[in-house]
Amino acid sequence: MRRHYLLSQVWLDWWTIIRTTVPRVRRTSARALTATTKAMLGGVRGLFTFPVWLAVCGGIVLAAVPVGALGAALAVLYVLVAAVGLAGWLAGALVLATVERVFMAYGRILQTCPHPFCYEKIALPAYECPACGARHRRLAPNRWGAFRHVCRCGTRLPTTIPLGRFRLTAYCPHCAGRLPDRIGRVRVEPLPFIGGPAAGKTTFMFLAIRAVSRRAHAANGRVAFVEPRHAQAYAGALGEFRRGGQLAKTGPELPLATMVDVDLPGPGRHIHRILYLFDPAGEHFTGATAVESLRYLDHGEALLFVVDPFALPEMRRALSEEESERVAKSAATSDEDPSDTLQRVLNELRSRPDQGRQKRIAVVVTKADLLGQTASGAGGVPDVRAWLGGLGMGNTIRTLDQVAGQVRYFASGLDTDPAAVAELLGWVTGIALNGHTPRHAVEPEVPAAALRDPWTPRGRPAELVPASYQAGRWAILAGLSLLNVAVIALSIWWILRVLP
Ligand SMILES: Nc1nc2c(ncn2[C@@H]2O[C@H](COP(=O)(O)OP(=O)(O)OP(=O)(O)O)[C@@H](O)[C@H]2O)c(=O)[nH]1
Ligand SMILES: [Mg+2]
Ligand SMILES: [Zn+2]
Ligand SMILES: [Zn+2]
Repeated sequence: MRRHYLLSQVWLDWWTIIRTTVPRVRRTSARALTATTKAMLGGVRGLFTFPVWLAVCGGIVLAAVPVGALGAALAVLYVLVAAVGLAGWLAGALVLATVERVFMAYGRILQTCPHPFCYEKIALPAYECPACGARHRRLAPNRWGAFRHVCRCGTRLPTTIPLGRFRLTAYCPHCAGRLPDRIGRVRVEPLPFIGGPAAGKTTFMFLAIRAVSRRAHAANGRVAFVEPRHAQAYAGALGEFRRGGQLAKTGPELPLATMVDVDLPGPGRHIHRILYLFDPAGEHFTGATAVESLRYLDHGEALLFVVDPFALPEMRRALSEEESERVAKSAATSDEDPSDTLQRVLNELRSRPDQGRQKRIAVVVTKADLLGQTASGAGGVPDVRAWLGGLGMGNTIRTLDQVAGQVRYFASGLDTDPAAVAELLGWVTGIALNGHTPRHAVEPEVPAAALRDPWTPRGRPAELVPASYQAGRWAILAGLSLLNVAVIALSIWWILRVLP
């Protein structure tokens, strides 16, 4: 990496100038002196020419004084020009850094890591040079450059998001994991799914992505997965839904967030978000210690609780034998009471420094289609909150009210209106997704794709000095020449004025 020209190279240049000119001047004068001496003092002639030689030597010494003064003056001017340039550059860098700050603050840009065992909040990602693959950990306006940094391979890289930094591939500075393409440009919205085993988290997640993609399709927007494997999992899940099958249980490892890049041209505001959907296996919530490793719960302002109605003890008691059998055949159910699962997570959250405060919590009661086929759920559940209260979740509901600014309750089944699902997901992730959402449209494909063009590497070959250095040298030369001309003109003007 190359530092900014005015910060170090300019002084190296200066040193080079002095190092080459001073010995040369000395060599030339020494040679001239010996030649004169030899010519004048050689042989008998020397006796006569000695006074002349003395005069020549005296002249040289006398002349050295103004030449030295001129050299000193040039040095001062060099420093002056460099200092003025430096001040201008510093102001530019400061303005640029401020512009980026404001941009990030205005868009409430949040950057977090989706990778297991990390999940850290990120101040500045590490960016990869598209030409040589070197990673740059400080690509921002700083001493390495205000607008562009120059990679050691010669490629120029943009230092801020508005200048195009988001076009470079970004990596987490903590775990080196790859980050989504538009990170830093678009706000990351982490949405943890919380619920016991077989509660219906994964099913609801794919139903929600399907609803959002239909909504985006209807609004001429775009939805894309960041990871190809998530696009595959989604396509597989849709196929399973169509066949009327059941999704596989989620694996026991810590989850990589399912990253969904949403881009919707709205009538008012253009919506873009990168959703991080964290869907771990329910077992992570059934043991008290396991919740601790889900560090992504530390940042973000929304949660999604998934409640399996058939795991509620009161509900189980109310089911007839025939109903229980039918439900067991259609969907797996866990033994743990959802109130216990939720309370455990809420207790863990409330022990944190910020008391686990959330802006929005969505409570989703799943398997609503199966619920509708039972005596106690026939005709649907118009008021989910009251219904859960009646089934012994009153305490949990009150705790939720304390933890979150807003809480919404929702009943979801395989046949729930996608418009309602999209609206709920939009609400909980802080984007407006309400509006026309077709029910029976041809399923829009959700590919794994980047929603931005990559950075085209441009710059000089590595053997050459960076263009900015070249420009800096020319600028210094121009500045010096200008000052020189000015000084000479001033002196002439002064002499003319002083002379009678
Ligand atoms: N009929 C119906 N079945 C559902 C619904 N949601 C989930 N299921 C079924 O419930 C079972 C568990 O669903 P999952 O989505 O795998 O649950 P999960 O919470 O991801 O489970 P883990 O990965 O083990 O934590 C599966 O058999 C699903 O088919 C629903 O809305 N309707
Ligand atoms: Mg799952
Ligand atoms: Zn490079
Ligand atoms: Zn990381």
